[in-house]
Amino acid sequence: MAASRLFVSRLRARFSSMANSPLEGALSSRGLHAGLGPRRLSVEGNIAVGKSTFVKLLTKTYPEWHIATEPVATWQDIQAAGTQKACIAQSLGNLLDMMYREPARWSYTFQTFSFMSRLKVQLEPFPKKLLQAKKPVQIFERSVYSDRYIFAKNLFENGSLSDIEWHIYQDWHSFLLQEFASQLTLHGFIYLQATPQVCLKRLYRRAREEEKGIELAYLQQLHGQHEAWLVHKTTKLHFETLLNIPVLVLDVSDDFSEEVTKQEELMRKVDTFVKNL
Ligand code: UDP
Ligand code: D5M
Ligand code: MG
Repeated sequence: MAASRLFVSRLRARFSSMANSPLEGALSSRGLHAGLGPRRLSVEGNIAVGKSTFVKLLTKTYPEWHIATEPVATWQDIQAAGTQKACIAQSLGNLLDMMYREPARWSYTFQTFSFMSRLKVQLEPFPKKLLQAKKPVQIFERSVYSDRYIFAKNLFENGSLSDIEWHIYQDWHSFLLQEFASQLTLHGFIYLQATPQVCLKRLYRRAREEEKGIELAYLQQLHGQHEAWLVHKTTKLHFETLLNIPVLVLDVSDDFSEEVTKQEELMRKVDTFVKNL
């Protein structure tokens, strides 16, 4: 317990720059759904469903919004901090690739790293342009919640995380999310929904090297996790605030990347959803 407190106080020190944000007081004092501060949403969905394409569209439609993309590049090239002698970062490998090649060996390590990178993104101080916006909105591509309720849960259920790893993961995940609860508030989820078959087609189209071994069965498992959490609401959640967050489900089975009419329809739905948060 002493060690975990030390860990949290170090993390807090790391993010002490948040005190410089004029909205920090408003954010930490407001509860979920209170009227002040930016509306913060996470875009969720299966691998290759089109989240990055969708957030690009949001950027184009709402240039005043702040968009935080998923830090995949960081996972593809883990950098060691420079040594005392030379402050040159050293590349330690591609953790995304390692996880897909040897899931039982690297899934837990991947969860620690992906969680930390998402936590850092979600704890960043609000950028200037957001503070100046009339109706500030911040969008994240996935969240600390999908890490647990989609990926880690699924990796445990398919045997890639052991009982002990899953137990330890849940222990620190719950602890850290409770510690940082006020700074991690989300006001809405946008769930991009498509069949696993459509996702597989898009995954092949994107052709990310590390993902070439992904099979339909894995996308089917992840699809089931998304549906259980965001549609059927049968996933057991451990954070009260998460229970009542509104979810906008957008069917993106039809190609929207090049279809202006489809894009306009999606943006109209987002507009109405965000206005009502
Ligand atoms: N894509 C597509 N049609 C769509 C949305 C996406 O063909 O309506 C393609 C996109 O160009 C990319 C791949 O599908 O090659 C995966 O999209 P993205 O990287 O946006 O998916 P993510 O993994 O971020 O959800
Ligand atoms: O997701 C980026 C890639 O990273 C994709 O291969 C899924 C993987 N990913 C993301 N988060 C996790 C966690 N927490 N565990 C395991 N794998 C993960 P994309 O959907 O392409 O944006
Ligand atoms: Mg993406």
